Amino acid sequence: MAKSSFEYVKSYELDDTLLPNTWIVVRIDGKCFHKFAEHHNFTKPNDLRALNLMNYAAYQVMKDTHDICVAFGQSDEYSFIFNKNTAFYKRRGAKLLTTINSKFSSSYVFYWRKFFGDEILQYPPCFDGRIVLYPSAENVIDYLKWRQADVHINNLYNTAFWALVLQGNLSPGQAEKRLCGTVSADKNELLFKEFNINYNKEKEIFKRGTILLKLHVQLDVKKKTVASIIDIHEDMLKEKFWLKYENLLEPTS
Ligand code: DGT
Ligand code: MG
Ligand code: MG
Ligand code: MG
Ligand code: MG
Repeated sequence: MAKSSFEYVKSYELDDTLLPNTWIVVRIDGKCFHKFAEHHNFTKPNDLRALNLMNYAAYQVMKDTHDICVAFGQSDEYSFIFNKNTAFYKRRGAKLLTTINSKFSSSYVFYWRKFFGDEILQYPPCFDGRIVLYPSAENVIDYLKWRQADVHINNLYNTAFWALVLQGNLSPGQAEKRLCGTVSADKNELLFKEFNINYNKEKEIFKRGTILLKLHVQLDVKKKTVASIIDIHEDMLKEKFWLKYENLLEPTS
């Protein structure tokens, strides 16, 4: 078939193929979720409905995308890690990022009622997204440790902050002042002594976020393996975790 004289415009499209042989990390994050949380009456400091909805939307993404080996979520963000050798969308960055973000965002809206019931979704939420490439497994592990360390730091602060405001009747400004310059041990002690809260006994999902991973289970009858996605809240900062899940970043066929 003869080419139209317009077809040259296609040559303006830029090649955005991602570097081969590197781990692709896609991270999405809710836009202005400090406001979105207010508008939808999220409980402070953690709303279990919101976290479960994030996890379910991420599960929809992972279920559809064979090459994601692990995902990690906390607050209004989720990171998806692809196998090093993935050829998903021929490693085209824009295709990959927009598809993941779009599937996540539409799932967040589609399953809203499943988690929020009568709490009406007031407006369409929006997520930003980025791609980061890592050349070594060590870098990917450090990336995941970095995101999980962030959960702990924020959650301890937020738990202390909201205890001071909601139970201690301090103003937000006073609570901020009270926590200024304190280290983790101080916040733990404050929670225990003043509010009888043992931080260690807080829910794991609040303290550590959620790791979604694919387990390959062998069906004994046919010797066939099936992948099932599980959610765990274990401590990735401990080496024990990486020994237990030693094949986590290995490509699966
Ligand atoms: P951004 O990402 O630059 O558009 O701005 P934000 O506002 O989304 O900020 P970000 O992503 O750094 O922080 C997430 C915000 O989401 C945080 O300010 C509080 C809110 N948020 C997330 N999860 C919860 C929750 O479970 N409960 C409450 N009350 N707020 C939450
Ligand atoms: Mg942000
Ligand atoms: Mg955000
Ligand atoms: Mg965030
Ligand atoms: Mg098309």
